Amino acid sequence: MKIRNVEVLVACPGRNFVTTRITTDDGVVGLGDATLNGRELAVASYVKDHLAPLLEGVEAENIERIWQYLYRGAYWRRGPVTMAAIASIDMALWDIKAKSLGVPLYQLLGGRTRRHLLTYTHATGRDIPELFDAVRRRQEQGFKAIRLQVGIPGLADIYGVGTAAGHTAGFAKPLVEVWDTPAYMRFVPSMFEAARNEFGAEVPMLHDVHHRLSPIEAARLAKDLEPYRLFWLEDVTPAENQEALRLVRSASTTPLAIGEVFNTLWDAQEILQKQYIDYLRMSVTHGGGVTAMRKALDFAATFHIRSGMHGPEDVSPVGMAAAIHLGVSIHNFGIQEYGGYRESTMELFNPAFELKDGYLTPGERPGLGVDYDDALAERHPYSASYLPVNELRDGTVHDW
Ligand code: CS2
Ligand code: MG
Repeated sequence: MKIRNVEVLVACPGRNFVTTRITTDDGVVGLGDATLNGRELAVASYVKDHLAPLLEGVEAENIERIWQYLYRGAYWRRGPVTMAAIASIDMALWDIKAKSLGVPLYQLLGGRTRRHLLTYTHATGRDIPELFDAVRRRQEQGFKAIRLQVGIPGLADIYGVGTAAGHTAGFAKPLVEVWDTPAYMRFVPSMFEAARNEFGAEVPMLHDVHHRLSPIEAARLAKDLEPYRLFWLEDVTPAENQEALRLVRSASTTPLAIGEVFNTLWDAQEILQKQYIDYLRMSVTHGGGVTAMRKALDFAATFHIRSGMHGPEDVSPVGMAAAIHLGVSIHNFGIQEYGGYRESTMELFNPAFELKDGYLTPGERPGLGVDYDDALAERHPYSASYLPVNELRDGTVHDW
């Protein structure tokens, strides 16, 4: 079965998505997610201009070899653009292989290890009452595990709360948000104290710091949050310098989750080997595909680290489906993020996966179980959109 055609499809059903579609000479079609929020066209060009010409006529069955060819053959390795492009080819080839055998992808990954996947979603509020209303709405929708993000008194919009909360399309230039670390660090523990008093000790609660603290600030926050027994504290400090996590680890037993901006196992290797984290956040889309993610998750399992694959709205339903098939088959599954999608997105991709009572299941359709409706995509053209930029009160650019 040879690769006959590699297409790159860019559409904006509420937000931008980039999808790679591979068609073989006997007409089997595979899809892969190549969405990189705010840099979509860079990945689209990488696939269209630099990968597609190399793949036409290549045996579609040889997934591992194609991955190694695209990774090592480029000479310039790693990074979100390269790895999202390779990931999309890899996902599409796994989709094709499973479809050609008439089985859902998880059957090629070792079959089911569990019935369904514990899933968490986002609850946000500009203040605590609004946040608690959002938590209650999520609980009514059946979610067991919930991520809590709250506005900080004295600050306008911040990550996860306010205008850019959904990272929706249409910001022709990055929004500037103003950040104040001391105000944040004073307020968040009080929010979780109120949340535990309101919702009890059992609810798995998560929080995303979103890279905004220094290592010592992160150590302080992790320590201050210990009494509230979070399911995890995410991206406490930028993880380019992974040794920084030693400081956080030695200060607290609050479980840590990091990795959504990592693109290869090598990015995560130190943080995993030293057991500085408890959940690996890499996604199939930004982590090099099913082939690469399986290896990364197996490596993580050696150090008792579980999966917490990234799954916001800007991982498309194709990338989400791949995460669900992987999640249902690996032993060291932890939790799956599900930011949720707009109706227009679900219409376009028509995924087979199901969310029921706070758990995800992959569905039984052959392959990834996702479609792509070209006619609908036509109606939602790409719309340039950028993630916000954070500034301190004095104008210093800060991590967002
Ligand atoms: C966030 C993401 O879901 C999360 O954990 O970190 O929403 C992140 O802000 C976006 O993926 C950025 O595009
Ligand atoms: Mg995050």
